[in-house]
Amino acid sequence: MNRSSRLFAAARQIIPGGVNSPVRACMAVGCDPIFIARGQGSAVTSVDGVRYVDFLGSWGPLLLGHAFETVRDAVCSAMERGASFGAPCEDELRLAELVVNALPSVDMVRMVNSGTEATMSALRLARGYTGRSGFIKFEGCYHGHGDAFLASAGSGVATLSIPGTPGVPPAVVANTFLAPYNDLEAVRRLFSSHGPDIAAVIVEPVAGNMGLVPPSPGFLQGLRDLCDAHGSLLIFDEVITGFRVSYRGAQGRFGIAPDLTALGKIIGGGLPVGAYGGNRAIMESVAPCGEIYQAGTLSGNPLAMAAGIATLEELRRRDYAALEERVEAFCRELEDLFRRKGIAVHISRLASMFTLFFSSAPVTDFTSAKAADSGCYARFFRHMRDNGIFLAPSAFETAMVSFCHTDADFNATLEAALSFAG
Ligand code: KE4
Repeated sequence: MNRSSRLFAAARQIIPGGVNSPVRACMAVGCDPIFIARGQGSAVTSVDGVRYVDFLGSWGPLLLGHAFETVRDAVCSAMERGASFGAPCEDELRLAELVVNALPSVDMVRMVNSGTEATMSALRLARGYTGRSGFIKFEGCYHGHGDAFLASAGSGVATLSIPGTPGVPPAVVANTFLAPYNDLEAVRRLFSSHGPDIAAVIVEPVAGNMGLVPPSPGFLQGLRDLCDAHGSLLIFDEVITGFRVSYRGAQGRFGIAPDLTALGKIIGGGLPVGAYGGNRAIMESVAPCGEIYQAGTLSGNPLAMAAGIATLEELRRRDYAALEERVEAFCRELEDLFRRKGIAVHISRLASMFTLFFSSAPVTDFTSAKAADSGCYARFFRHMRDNGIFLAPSAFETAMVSFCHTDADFNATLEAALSFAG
């Protein structure tokens, strides 16, 4: 038994499933998780000294790669000044300025500690601001583990096929209305039947939790128009897409201005951060200037702020288009490789993200994502990991490429995929 297996056996005794987040347990891909000792650039090394090209990237935060020098140095020097004060510090203002200056629709922003907190708070704000209770989410989209969102969610809920929402009273999800992703007609029907009570529509502007599913042309604009017509707020959950699909997020890439935006992952550079923001009139309803309450002991934590500032200041200088071209070329080669072997795959990709679906049909929503061969994906995951390539341990997640990934990383991945394809 190697060290990783010994650690996993011990962890399972005192941590549920041996992990601090379900999808990390690798149950959906039929193997045990590997314990990681360190990350550097585009690679991670296990506690047994095995190196992997890392396409998980901590589920999205590490667009600059692991242990990026300026991020590491910023956190270390912040630590020398103290980890937390419970009082305002200058770096909270500096990170807020970077976010507000980057995202077209955000006049004001509040820091929290996770993407879950960000979406929960944005929904509470939308409900408090509109005085309405209902909201629309999309099947297969995941907005964190807030009670109201755990209806037909993606990511770990889809991965583990958790039926319904155990532990959440039916009344809590009674106001959660569901529509298939990319289905504007279904949204129109929900507005026709519940319009006066719909506070918000929350959407991943590029879905990343049923695998990667981009918005169909007109989908996001259609949501914007429907929200305007019914006095509801449009919430973009940009926890993944924020600073990932462009430095201005999905809202900047697609030119659609949501009323509220939820953020996480990249803005913390690998440390626990989330944020929600939007136009001034709405955000000034948040306590203490408004009445809608939200709080957090470690919100705006100096270490996390330092990591986020260093990350965004570096990303501001990076060439997103060049990275996107490299990822597109890699995905084309990967797709061609399987097609030459007669294996049906559909690689959904956008910016520096991709998902390989074992499916002959395009994937446009949760139903078509679930129709892909997740058993084959599990076999693919295990084969790739045995060959030094670490993908997302679920068919309902998205691979994340960093600015550190090299051509050698891509070539090693193609070689491992070729040996899988036979
Ligand atoms: P966190 O609470 O995990 O920081 O963020 C929740 C969240 C909100 N919105 C979107 C679009 C998200 O993707 C997430 C979290 N992402 C998953 C993976 N896709 C986190 C992985 C995990 O649960 O361990």
